[in-house]
Amino acid sequence: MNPEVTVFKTAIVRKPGSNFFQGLTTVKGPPPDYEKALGQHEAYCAALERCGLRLMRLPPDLGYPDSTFVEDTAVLTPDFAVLTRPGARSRAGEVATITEPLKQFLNEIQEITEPGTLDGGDVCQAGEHFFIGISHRTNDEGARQLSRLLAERGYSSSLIDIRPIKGILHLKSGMAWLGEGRLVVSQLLAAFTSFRDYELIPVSGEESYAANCVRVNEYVLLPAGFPNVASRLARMGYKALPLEISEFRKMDGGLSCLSLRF
Ligand code: CIR
Repeated sequence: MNPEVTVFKTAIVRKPGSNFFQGLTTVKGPPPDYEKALGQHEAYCAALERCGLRLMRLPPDLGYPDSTFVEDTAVLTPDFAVLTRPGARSRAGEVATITEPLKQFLNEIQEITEPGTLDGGDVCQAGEHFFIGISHRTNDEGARQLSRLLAERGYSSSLIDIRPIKGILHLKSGMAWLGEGRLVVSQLLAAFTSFRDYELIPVSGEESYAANCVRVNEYVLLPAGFPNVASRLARMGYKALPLEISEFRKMDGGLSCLSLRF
């Protein structure tokens, strides 16, 4: 495999709780079906295992309906973790519940501190560089704190203000790193100058949700139902693994946010 592509060995996931439907969402329409969500979550876990990852499966946490979206609680590199400070008040307590599991794997654990806020979904690692979204969850201070912590450890970063862009909760709701200098980017984000040195795989407005795909070792996990993106990735030689994720989409979630990979 190309050395520029991060090799993942482990992922932390958390099964959705039965009150999952009480989490935050901007989506109108019927609430998620819990049994269906459990099935989709299980298939997601199986896909990660197929990619070669060992899973740490955390039990549902009914105290936090959004806690299945573990990605928002930490930013991980092979050497250190940064605990986030989620921008949504109802999610603040999720970070404490992920700290012990992370300590089992990583020696150095840093944290975002008040008045900074940062959601992991706003952070996209692209090799030695990190894109950090400033969103309605991640504020300028949180983004700058992360940028400083990364710089002290040899990583560069660029800040991207996505607040004016409608329909994108987090930066990674609209982009993903594929490795090999390539980014999958929703058309909604493609004009940002921070991406100019990368090969962009554009995703149309209608298929924008599929921009939240995840390169995991030999595979690219992507949401099912987006044939143009799937065939484009296949033509480029990627092994695309489409996954049904409809119930998580109803809660504004995507594929990346269901795991912490390292
Ligand atoms: C929230 O609004 O916080 C959750 N319902 C969805 C979080 C999705 N996380 C992500 O995209 N990284």
